[in-house]
Amino acid sequence: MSTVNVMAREISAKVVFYGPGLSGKTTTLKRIYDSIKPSLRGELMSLPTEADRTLFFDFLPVRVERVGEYSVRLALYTVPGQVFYNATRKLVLQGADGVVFVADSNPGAMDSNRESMANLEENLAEHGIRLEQFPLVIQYNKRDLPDPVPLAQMRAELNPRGVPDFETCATSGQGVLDAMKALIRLVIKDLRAKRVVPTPKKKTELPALQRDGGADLEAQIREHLDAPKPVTSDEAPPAPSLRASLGPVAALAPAALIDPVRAAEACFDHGDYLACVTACREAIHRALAFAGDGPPGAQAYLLGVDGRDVLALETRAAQGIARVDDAAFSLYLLMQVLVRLTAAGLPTPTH
Ligand SMILES: Nc1nc2c(ncn2[C@@H]2O[C@H](COP(=O)(O)OP(=O)(O)OP(=O)(O)O)[C@@H](O)[C@H]2O)c(=O)[nH]1
Ligand SMILES: [Mg+2]
Repeated sequence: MSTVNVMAREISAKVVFYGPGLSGKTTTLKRIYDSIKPSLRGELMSLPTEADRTLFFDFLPVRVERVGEYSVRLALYTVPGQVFYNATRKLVLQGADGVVFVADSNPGAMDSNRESMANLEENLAEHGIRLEQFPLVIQYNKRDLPDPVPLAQMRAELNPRGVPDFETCATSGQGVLDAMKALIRLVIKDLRAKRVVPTPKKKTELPALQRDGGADLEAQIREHLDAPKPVTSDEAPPAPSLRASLGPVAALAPAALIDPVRAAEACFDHGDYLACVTACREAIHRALAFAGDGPPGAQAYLLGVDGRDVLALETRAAQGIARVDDAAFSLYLLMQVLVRLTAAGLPTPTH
């Protein structure tokens, strides 16, 4: 869910990379990570299984420094594509402002591409959102394969609505930034249409967004991105390990919360999943308190966090037993709360 902090002139939006298993969603996020200046991105957080399949989600916070008078923060997520992880996909999709659908150009993958697009439509519908009206771009990925499905066929089957689409090769990075930039333009246009982002009255206010979020936005993003480095498969960075890549949750935390958030990360790191759930609960309670007095449900509401998720965390913590996915859910929720807290400009700096 997007939030706009008019005082801080900051827009936060959530983008989800969706698609069938093994289509290249995680690889796409890694290439985006490689292509963005370190000062404008957080750490890439990945929760893969031993076989490098996404277990829960991948997460990358990105800051597009200024769009007019606003700075834009993006929370980029991937979902696990494997069919049996639908509950996780629904959760990660919740509150998304736009989707990059990563389709697989392998001829054997067309059924899964269609099923995944239908699954996206169903999952959005559960949140009352119609896919035809939702900001969407499509990557036809793995175009480097020797015999990819012809582009016209992929378009006919997956893109009847004619949304912006791109031929990509996530392993080399070709086309992935173009797709992401196109989606950001659609998201900002959509937020303006819904009046989430205020329409400027004077030309001097929010100048880049005023011109349809188009060329100016792209120029601004381009300005803040390094030229994508082509990565050959043998120099591709190693997949982030479950253990080494968890520091970024703490990187999202304001100073007052770093210790409890670190504690949650450390518990995950040591495989103590119940302690991780408990530590996340503690950190979330402290984070929600910045939104004012009152019960956690009311505080969550004020921050725009889904109260049902906070309740689900309470239930998991009370069960006295937790698995890896309970801990991953808790870290996910903690990240949501921290992102919203930042977007709301909380806690207010003392000087
Ligand atoms: N040839 C080729 N291989 C690719 C491309 N993109 C990804 N791959 C490979 O496809 C495999 C799966 O990539 P992932 O990025 O892990 O796929 P995913 O969509 O995140 O998969 P799940 O997490 O299981 O949903 C890996 O071996 C990648 O190296 C591409 O553009 N071309
Ligand atoms: Mg993945």
